[in-house]
Amino acid sequence: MHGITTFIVEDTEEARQAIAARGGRPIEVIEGPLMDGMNVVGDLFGAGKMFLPQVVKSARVMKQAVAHLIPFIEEEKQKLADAGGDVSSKGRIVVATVKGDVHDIGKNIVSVVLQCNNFDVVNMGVMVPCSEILAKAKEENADIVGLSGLITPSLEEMAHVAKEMERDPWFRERDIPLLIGGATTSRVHTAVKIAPHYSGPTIYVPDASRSVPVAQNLLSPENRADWLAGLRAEYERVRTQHAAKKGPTLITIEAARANREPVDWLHGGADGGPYRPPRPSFIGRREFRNFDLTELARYVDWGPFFQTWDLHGPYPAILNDEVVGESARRVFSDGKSMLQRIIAGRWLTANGVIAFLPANSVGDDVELYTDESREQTAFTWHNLRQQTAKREGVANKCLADYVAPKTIDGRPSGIADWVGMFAVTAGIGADKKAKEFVAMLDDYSAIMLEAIADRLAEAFAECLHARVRRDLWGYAADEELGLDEMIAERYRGIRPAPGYPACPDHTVKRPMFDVMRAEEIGMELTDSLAMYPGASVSGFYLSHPQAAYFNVGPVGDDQLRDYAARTDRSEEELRRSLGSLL
Ligand code: B12
Repeated sequence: MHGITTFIVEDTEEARQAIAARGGRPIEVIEGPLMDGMNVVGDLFGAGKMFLPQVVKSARVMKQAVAHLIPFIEEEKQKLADAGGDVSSKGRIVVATVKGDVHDIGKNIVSVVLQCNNFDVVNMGVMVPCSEILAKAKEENADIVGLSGLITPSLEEMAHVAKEMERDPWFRERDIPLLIGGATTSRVHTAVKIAPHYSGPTIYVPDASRSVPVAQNLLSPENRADWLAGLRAEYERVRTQHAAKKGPTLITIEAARANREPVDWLHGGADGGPYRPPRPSFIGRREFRNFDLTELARYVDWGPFFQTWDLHGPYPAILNDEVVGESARRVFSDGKSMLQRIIAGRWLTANGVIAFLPANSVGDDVELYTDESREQTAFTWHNLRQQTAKREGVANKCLADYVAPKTIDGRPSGIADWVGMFAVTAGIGADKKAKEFVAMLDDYSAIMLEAIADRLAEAFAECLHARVRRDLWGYAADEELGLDEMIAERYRGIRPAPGYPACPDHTVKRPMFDVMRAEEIGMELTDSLAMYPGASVSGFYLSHPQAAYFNVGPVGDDQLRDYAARTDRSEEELRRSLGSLL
């Protein structure tokens, strides 16, 4: 129960021999002492008295004990099968992160939790094409298929999998349930956009603890029909409510543009003359290879780490929380020691690249130029503008508002501005090391390693941004902020990341990656614009003192038409790919 594996093989063997001595079977070690322990873990977890890190740790004990027993069980199973006995398992679930998506930490956690509850889980990993998922499900004779995804383009891929399951009688006729999970998924999206494509059950699972009752209900001959009837009724209600829901009042895109963020370019300078944007110390790209992990460790924001382990509450207060405090302290200590092992063992490599380019805004777009002549555009960064009706004095923002305009009142503004961009990863080596842990039946450490790699990627983004402000762009040379102040974004300028609410369109990552030549430092984009390795972050740097983060939110058909024309994409495609965000 405490997840201690020091004598696990010896203890398991002792139990097996003791059971064998009284004529028992090897499986009884699992069904007896091990399941007794796991049941306590399951009950405490279900009752909110034990938390995810401990569950995953306990699972490690189970896995290593089971590994020791498997040869004995297989031998016995063979004998039973030879004698015509029933050797079927409790239920088999095939899970995969969909094509184009790279992050699997949530799915790995769910897999471990389901395994703890005696389900067979076939975890296919990341970037798995639909055809492979379906083929595997058939090969394994799966009872349930589960999909995971981190970023919005994966939502479309999930709908595609649902359609393909409908087309294939193997799934349709067996009524194989499809589970949907991952940070970007939701109950509404599942009910409205995925479930209608498949006649079998399609179910949104918000977190690891919910995955167990869902799987149990689906595989219980007694409960399944009633439970599914309830679920279908609930999803029907969600669809009806969604269809009837009136969104916020939108104003026209012209009106929104007229209410842009008021940046006084002509008189915003220190002397009351035109505002002069600061010039970066160099133009073009610069690489940061093999970045010092010890330095990155100083920039780690531990807050989201607890969220990964499903422990909720602000850091550091969470460490003394009445309910989850003890668990939080333990997982924090394990996290810090994993960080030390990563640094000492050089398990991860952190590479980054940044670039500064001359830039000016043209309406809601930002043109980034190849050089200071500003004649040739490297690429145009198309932005969306908030279109919901605002109260008096609140602007309808767009990131382009913070970049000096190319023209003012139809005349060249003459104001030179610059935009920066970055791509960083701390995930080089993470897959290999995580696989080693999994091979050693230590999912806890594999998940911990991924969680720390993600923290280091964010820390890298934070650290480089600080250097950019103080030195490389240098517009805040005397900034002296502590980490807490940085996390609270008390600095000048922002670093919006494509996919986050101020710039929800992921597609700009392609030209960014081309300009930065990100592949040279070992970073790639998948078909769905996820970055590989998974522990990666990319974004822009804007320097204007008024620049702030915001949520674009819903946009009107007029802006969508305009955006389609500007980006040379079809309205239909935009509606599909941005629909869930807007
Ligand atoms: C931490 C984090 C990161 C980390 C690590 C991501 C990760 N863990 O996978 C880092 C810093 C690397 C990161 C990077 C990026 N991120 Co991020 N990130 C987050 C954040 C804050 C938390 C996600 C998380 O780790 N949760 C904890 C884990 C354990 O939960 P989980 O994955 O959701 O899994 C649970 C459930 O979903 C469920 N589940 C999951 N899978 C499955 C499968 C089955 C079968 C079942 C039953 C259940 C199930 O059970 C799991 C356990 O409880 C979210 C915002 C949020 N609050 O959700 C944004 C978020 C996911 N990120 C987002 C974005 C945009 C990005 C970037 C594209 C930004 C950028 N331009 O750099 C990159 C993409 C990275 C890449 N490789 O391509 C967006 C995605 C939505 C979108 N617009 O596309 C989010 C939602 C933020 C937002 N509000 O816009 N990110």
